[in-house]
Formats: sequence, C-alpha cells, structure tokens
Amino acid sequence: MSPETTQDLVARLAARLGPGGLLTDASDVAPFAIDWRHLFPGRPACVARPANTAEVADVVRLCREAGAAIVPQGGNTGLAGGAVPDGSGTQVVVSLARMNAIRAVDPVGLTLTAEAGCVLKTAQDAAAAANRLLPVSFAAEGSAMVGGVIATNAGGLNVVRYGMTRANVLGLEVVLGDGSVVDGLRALRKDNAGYDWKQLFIGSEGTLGLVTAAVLRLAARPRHVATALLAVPDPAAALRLFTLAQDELGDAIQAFELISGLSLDLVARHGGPRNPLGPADWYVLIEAASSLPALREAAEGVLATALEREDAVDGVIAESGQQAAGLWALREGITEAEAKEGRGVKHDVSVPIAAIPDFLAAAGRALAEQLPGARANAFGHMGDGNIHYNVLAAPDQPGETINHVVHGVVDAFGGSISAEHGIGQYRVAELVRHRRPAEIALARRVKAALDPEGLLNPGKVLGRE
Ligand code: 2HG
Ligand code: ZN
Repeated sequence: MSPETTQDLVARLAARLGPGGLLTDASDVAPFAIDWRHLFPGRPACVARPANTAEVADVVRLCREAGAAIVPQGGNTGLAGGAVPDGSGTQVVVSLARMNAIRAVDPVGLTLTAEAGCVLKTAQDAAAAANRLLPVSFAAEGSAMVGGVIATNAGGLNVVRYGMTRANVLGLEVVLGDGSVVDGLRALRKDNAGYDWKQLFIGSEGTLGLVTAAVLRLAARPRHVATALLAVPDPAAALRLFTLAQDELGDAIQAFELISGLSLDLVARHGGPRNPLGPADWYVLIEAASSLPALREAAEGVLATALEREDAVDGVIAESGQQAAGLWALREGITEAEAKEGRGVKHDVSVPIAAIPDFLAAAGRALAEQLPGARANAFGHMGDGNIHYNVLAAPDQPGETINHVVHGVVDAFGGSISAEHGIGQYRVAELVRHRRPAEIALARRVKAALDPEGLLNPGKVLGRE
C-alpha cells in the first residue's frame, strides 16, 4: 500500500466514523500497537473505533477498497500476539471497545446478549444481578472483551464444568471480509438447522470475520461454593485427588487447578498474596458449587479422605467468600508474577488428563537434558488436561529451541500445542509443524473461501502464504 492510499483511507475512515471514531496520534494508538506481554510491537495506520455494526461493516468495506489489512482488537489481553498489527504502518486496528452494550439478559431462558466490546466482567456482573451465572471466567476478565473472548475461544478456570467459550455461545453476529453482516443472534438452546457456521468464527482469531455481538449461555447460579487449597506430594497424587473429587463431588466441580510451588513463590515474591499453607512442590485448588446444602460436608469429606490417604499433606477450605477470593488471587496472580520475574517462554499445552503426571516428568527430564538450568513453572487447568508449562530460561536459550523440546514431549503424549490461548503470531510456526498437513490444507481452504484477499488479520493463525 502506498503512503497516499493509506492517507486517503485514514481520511475516509475519519469521515465515516466521526469524532472519537478514529485514532491516529502516535500516543493514542500506542496501547493498541503492542500486546500485553510486549513481545509483538507493531505500528498501525490508525485505530478505528466503530460504535455499531453498520460502522464496522463500513470500516471493513473501506479497508477492502483500499487493500488495507484489518486487525480486530478487544481488550488486548491475549497471550499469543493475535490482536496487534504488524510494523508496516498500513494495517487498520479495529477496536470494538465502543460497542459495549448489554442488549438483553434473560434469566428465564438463561441467555445474555452482549456486543463485542462489552468487558467480560461487566457481562458476568449483569448475569449475577439477575441471579444467574455467566460461566466463562479467567484472570483477565476485568479487561477482556466478549468479542475477543469468542474470537479466541478463551478457556479459563471453569472449563471443567462449563466447557470452553465455544460451549457457551448460542448465537453470533459477524461482519465478513466483504463487509456483509451475518445476523445469527438467536437465543436458542437447540438449533440444528444446517451448518453451525458460528463455530467457524469462534476461535478463528479474527482471520475469518469480525465478531460484533453474541448471545451467551447462562447457567443457574449455585447458592453454595466450596473452595479449597491442598498441598499435594506430587502430580500423581493430584490426579488421584481428581478422581476422588469426581467420585464424591461429581458435577459440582467447577475448577480443578494444579499449581507448582514455584508459581506460589513467584506470586509472593512479586507482591501478591501469601500462600496460607506450608511450602510444598505442588498444590491443587478445587472449587465445587451447588445449590444443594450438603456441599460443604462433601468437600470436607474429600479433604479428610485425601489427608488420610496421604494424597494431600495439608489443606484449607475457605470459610467465606473473601477467603475463597484470597485463594483465587494466588492462582490468578501467577501470570503477572511470572511477567515480573523476567523471561518466561510460554507453553499452553494439553494432554489426556490421566497422562499429566507422566507428561510433567518427561518434560522435566527433557528440559534437564537439553536445556540445563532452565526452570519449568508448570500450573494450569488439570481438570481439563491443560498445563501452562512455562519455562524460565536464560537469555541465551532460544525460545524456539525451548518450544521444540516441550512440544516434542507434548507430541509424544498425543497432546495439543495450544489448549486455550490460540495461535496468534506466537505459535504459527509450531501449529504448522504439529498439525497434520491435511488439517492445515483444510484450514487454508476455509480461509481462502472467507477471506480471498487475505485482509483479515493476516499473518495470524496460519501465517502468511
Ligand atoms: C491462566 O491460566 C492463563 O492463568 C494464563 O491462561 C497462563 O500465563 C499463562 O501462561
Ligand atoms: Zn489458563
């Protein structure tokens, strides 16, 4: 794109979007130009801030006429660099932040309809105000926006009970790469009429279209919640605890998280809350919720059995909502603490749940052999088979090598190199290495059908052709 074409496009966008609709000053666009971890700095031509779906559609049309690439962005909390522009100065970031309305909450039909720029926490609060639960939840929920949560098919802390974001989207409105709007905002629990096209856009990271609004599934809000932190001798004991919790608490389990001792040390070292239990190599955070009154007793039974079997060496069950929030603060503080600690090479992997102890042992051995001195900080959603196997490495240990070592072990266990964070820019090369050629070819055909000019978030997920 020539500088004149870019300038002309910026002028057209400004005219269409009006005051407040377009950012061009370097200081204004700076926060949109780089990801949260500061790994992928870019330089956009401008940041478009459409206020409604019609404006999004016009932005897409104007960009397409000019041949400009579009980079959709929500709360910019992603960990894979999927929502930031490249350094060409020609890409248009489309921030959905102004489209932040909650259009409807239906506590009877258990749905909530929100626009893409609605902050996840705001949507959760609106559901709670109607005594309902919006189950998608994770540490960045105070900034992440519904559109980005859907575009990345975010996982989070309650997947073990409620599934990934995909399982919580009933209807979707999207703007396609040609500027047409597809309105599928149906609030139906069952809808099996033809292709379920919305699934294409959920998790496509803005490479197939722009999510502008969604109907989300709500659930009953359990009256009782039991949150427990247990110190466990090793991951095998944590796995036995998972089975015990399944047997005793069954469908009440809404989180089952494995946390390394190192994770909690990092949280304490970087200003986070202190671990209420003694030092241990591993911890498990379990949360169960139910409206049936026997929950607390059942949770106490699980803790007592675990201690008796020596699958836990210590444990605490929160006595109040405040104490439960304190336990969660430990878990949710890990990412920030890790960022403050220095260089962390992230891996967001999944393996079959029962293979987690063996995976952790094998990955530990591989690191020790091939990258001496590198430390693994492993934590994550054990109940989903999803471990954040983050490696605190020396500057001279190349990230690519570390990725290859860890992902090699993941392959050996039949796992995935991205369980919940997506591909973005960070994992493009690894996706192509680890998925079968026929899967990549199929994905490219979908991309070519929906974005023949390659203008939607180019370079993300599948990389550049
Ligand atoms: C979490 O589980 C997030 O807290 C972030 O998915 C994980 O920082 C990470 O690697
Ligand atoms: Zn996670």
